[in-house]
Amino acid sequence: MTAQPTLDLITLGEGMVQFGARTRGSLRHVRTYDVHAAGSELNVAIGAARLGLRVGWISRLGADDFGDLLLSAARAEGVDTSQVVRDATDPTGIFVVQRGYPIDGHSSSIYYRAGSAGARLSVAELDVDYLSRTTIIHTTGISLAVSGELAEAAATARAAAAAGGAQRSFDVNYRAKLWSPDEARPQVEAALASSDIAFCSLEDARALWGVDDADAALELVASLGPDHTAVACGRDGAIMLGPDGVRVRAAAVPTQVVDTTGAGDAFCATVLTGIARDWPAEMLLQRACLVGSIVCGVAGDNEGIPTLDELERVATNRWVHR
Ligand code: KDG
Repeated sequence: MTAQPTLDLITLGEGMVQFGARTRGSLRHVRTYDVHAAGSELNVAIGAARLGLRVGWISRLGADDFGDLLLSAARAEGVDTSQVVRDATDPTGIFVVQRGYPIDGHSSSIYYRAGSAGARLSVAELDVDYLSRTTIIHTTGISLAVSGELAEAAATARAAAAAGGAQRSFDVNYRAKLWSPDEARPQVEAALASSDIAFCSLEDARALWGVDDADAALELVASLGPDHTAVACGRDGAIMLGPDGVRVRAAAVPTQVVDTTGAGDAFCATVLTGIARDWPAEMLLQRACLVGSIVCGVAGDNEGIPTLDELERVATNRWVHR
C-alpha cells in the first residue's frame, strides 16, 4: 500500500540567525543590529506555511540559544520541526548584513558558518518514511556549496522523496562567497537535471552561464529537464514555463526597498504554494512577484511574507486601510 502524503512541502537546508545592521555603512562602525531567523530553505518553509501549506523542515541546529531561536521561529509558523537534529558540539551558523556600503543600494552578507551544526546533516540522520510522505521537496544550491556531507544528504533526501512520488524543487541560489562558478556549474546542472521544479534568478544565470537575457536563462534551465522553470529578474518581474509549454510573464510590483534579502525565497514559497494548490499559471506568477516585492519592503528575510488571506486581499484590491 502506498502511504498518502501528509505534508505538502519539505525543505532541507541550513537555518541561520541574521544580524541585520540597523544603520548603513561599514560593520566597523555599526553598533546596533536587528536579529532575524533566516537561511534560504527555512525562509521557504516559513513562507509556504504562512501561505497555507503543511510544511516540514529538515535541518541541524546547535544546542545553543541561536538554535532555539530558529526552532521557535519555525514552530511559531506551524512548520513541522520533528526532523531537526540538535548538535551538542557545533554551533548554529550566523550571518551579518552590511547595508549600503560601499555600494549604494546593495547589502553584503558576511557568513560565520564554517563548522556549523547545519553543515553536518548526514544521510544517516534522514528518515526515509518521513521523506516519502510529501508532495514536494525543496532544496537549494547553498546546501551543495556548504559541505559534501550536506550536499549528499540533500541528494539522498530528494531521491527518497521522489521515490514516494514527490516533485523535486531546486533553487540555484548561487552564493559567490561559498564557491566559484566553475565549482558550482556541474553540480547545479546535475541538480537541475534531476528536478521537476526549478528556480534561477537572472543574476545567478549571469554568474554561472554568462546569460544576460531572461528568456535565454529560462530556455537554458528548462532544457536541463524540469517541468516548471521560473526565472526571477528583480525589478523586471519574472517569467515561468510550465509543463504545457506555455510561457507566462509577470511584472514586479514597485516598492520602497528596505532589504532584498529573502525576496527570492518568498518568490519560491509562493510559486510552490501555487503549484501545490493548482493556481492558474498567470495568477501564480503575479502572486509570487507581489510577495517578493512585499518582502523587499520589510526588514528580515521572511517577516514580510503575507498570510494567504492578506495576499488575496492585497492582490484583489480588497485591503482596507482604516
Ligand atoms: O536567501 C536568503 C539567504 O541568502 C540568507 O537567509 C542566508 O541562507 C543564507 C545563505 O546561505 O546565503
